[in-house]
Amino acid sequence: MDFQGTLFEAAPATPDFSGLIRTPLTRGAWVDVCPAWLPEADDVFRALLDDVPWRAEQREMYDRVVEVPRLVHTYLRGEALPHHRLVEARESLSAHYAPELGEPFVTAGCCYYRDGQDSVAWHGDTIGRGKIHDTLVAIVSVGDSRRLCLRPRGGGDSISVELGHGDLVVMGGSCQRTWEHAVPKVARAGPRISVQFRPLNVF
Ligand SMILES: O=C(O)CCC(=O)C(=O)O
Repeated sequence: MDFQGTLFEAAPATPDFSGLIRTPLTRGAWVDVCPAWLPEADDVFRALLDDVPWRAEQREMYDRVVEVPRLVHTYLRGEALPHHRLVEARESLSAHYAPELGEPFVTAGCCYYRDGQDSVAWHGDTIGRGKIHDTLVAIVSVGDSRRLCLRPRGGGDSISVELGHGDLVVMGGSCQRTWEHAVPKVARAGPRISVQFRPLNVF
């Protein structure tokens, strides 16, 4: 495992939204980015790595069953998260976005990208309510930097956000329906874990 933690953590003592920048996208979608948002990101990364019951997923591709190139686990509503800073993160996000979201974030999907060959293909989180309603998905990223790419469904210019250790990105408005996102493979990368907070019945 070649991830090196930060020697001096730049993040504040509690999650702080003052550095947040919102970028409006087309068709009522938007994306918020807040660098170095998560306190104790090194500790959170290690807890996630060690304590999450990671599992590999498989999917059918043409006539074969292939491994999905990342490990996953989802904490459902009411299940204990592996670090108190993640509980604090979920609560801060619920409070900050309450005026727009109108409900709390309750689930935490975790994805572990072991190296640059792990990735996720273009998709929107459209299982459940995200298919027809506006919603928010908040992602906290720890470990090595990876690019989260976004492109409009049906074609158009893509944008990308470089997600570093402790950074927050929130996709909102119609983003899950009208845009797609992906984490592409890269030639070299160390381990990265993303935690996606979602409201109930958004997958
Ligand atoms: O790893 C990420 O930041 C994105 C994860 C994602 O898009 C998903 O699991 O739906």
